[in-house]
Amino acid sequence: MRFDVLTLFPGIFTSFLEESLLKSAIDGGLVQVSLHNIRDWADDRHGTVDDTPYGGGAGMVMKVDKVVPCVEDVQAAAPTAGRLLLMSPQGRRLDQPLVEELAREERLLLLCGRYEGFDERVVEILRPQEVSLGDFILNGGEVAAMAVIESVIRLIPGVLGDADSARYDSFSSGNRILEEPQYTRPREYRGHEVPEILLSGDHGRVDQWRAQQRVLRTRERRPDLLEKSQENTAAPAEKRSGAGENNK
Ligand code: 6GU
Repeated sequence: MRFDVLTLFPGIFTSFLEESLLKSAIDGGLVQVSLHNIRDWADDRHGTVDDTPYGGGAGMVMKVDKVVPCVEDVQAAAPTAGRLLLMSPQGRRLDQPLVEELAREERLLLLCGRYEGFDERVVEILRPQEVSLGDFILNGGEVAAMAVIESVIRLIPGVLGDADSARYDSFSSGNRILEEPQYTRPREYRGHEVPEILLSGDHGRVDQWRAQQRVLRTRERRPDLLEKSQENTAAPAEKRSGAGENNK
């Protein structure tokens, strides 16, 4: 799968691309990431790609006549134009179903804004899908683009080891539930003990306990997820509280 990142700050991505999982995926030929500096499409010696907004107001706006040719040139540089995402707090919130959809693409272009955003005609002309991380404001789209890359490549076959792939099952689109708590040595630390059942060696009871913990945690911290999974997957007659009750 190929990613093209269009940004004013390609340097933000260099260590991200050189570490751990993403590096192995790139070295193994499963993933390709190309960085493009939008400033390279400026045509004055200052590298101007933004300007003051019509109508006045604070901040700067990314120029349509620089951004559109940049995207078009990058699209034309590979056989498939790819799906264009514009990272913006106005976009659809990134969630696992969207990640799964994006992972089916051959090529993604991630357009990162800075300043106050893009001239609206960038959206009118290029019709990108706008994607947000949530209801808070970042200085730019770069961190959001990294979130897209990292969440998507985990779904590409061969990128994760088998053990990690299996873990993903607990948060895939049909099955959104939080993870159970995990412990490792020592058995006791500052008076805090590992739950006895995990030391019992009884795998059946351990599995039951873990399943129960997942439901309890989800009910406590993210009841919205249980409601959604009931809507999506439960038999119509099943009650909401029924989800974890066979785990006592
Ligand atoms: Cl994609 N961009 C910016 N600038 N802020 C955000 C965001 C994106 N997602 C959440 N906040």
